[in-house]
Amino acid sequence: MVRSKARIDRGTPAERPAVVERQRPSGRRARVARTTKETDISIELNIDGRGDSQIHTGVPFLDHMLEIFARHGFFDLTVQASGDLEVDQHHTVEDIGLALGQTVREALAEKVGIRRFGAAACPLDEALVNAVVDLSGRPFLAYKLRIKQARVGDFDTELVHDFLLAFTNQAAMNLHLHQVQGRNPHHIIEAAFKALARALDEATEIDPRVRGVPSTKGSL
Ligand SMILES: [Mn+2]
Repeated sequence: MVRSKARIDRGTPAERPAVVERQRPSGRRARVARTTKETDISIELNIDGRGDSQIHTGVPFLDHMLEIFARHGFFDLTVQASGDLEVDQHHTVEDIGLALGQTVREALAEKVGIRRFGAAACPLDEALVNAVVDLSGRPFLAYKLRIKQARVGDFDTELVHDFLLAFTNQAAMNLHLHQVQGRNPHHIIEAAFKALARALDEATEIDPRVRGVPSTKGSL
């Protein structure tokens, strides 16, 4: 009988390290529902997830970006939205940014034990974007994507800025997003969401060396 390579590499069950129990088995979670005359949005987020998502916003390109955000940040994310898309995509995209920022803030609660800072650089073919995150409690967005095209399909590329402004304001986080290079708007935006996801994953991670809240002020 031929033994599989995987079997040999992983060793016998007795040799494998024990599965370490997660510090928070249920994860840091939040649920936000937001209804206005323009949009109806419900979001569920588990910061300590596995990257699973169910996204239905009515804006296919945003669905694509939020699936990427969940997958590369290892967040479990459910987004259900219906908005006045007959007007345009602006209300829907911005309000999802607001609600997602609220869920991040609520899920992190007092931010005990988190790393607080995170940074990531992600390429997609010719595009390269850096994201630096500080979960400081002080909203700030440095938006340095230079997208020359007004649209990706039927998606207005300027809405990326509006989405991230709403998101960072409500999450009370500092985000510096810099395009190093790029030509294709789909690539630039996708690299930006991947970098944001990875940076936020790092910043939200529990570091056992952190005692209490990682701030000399005592709160974030
Ligand atoms: Mn894509």
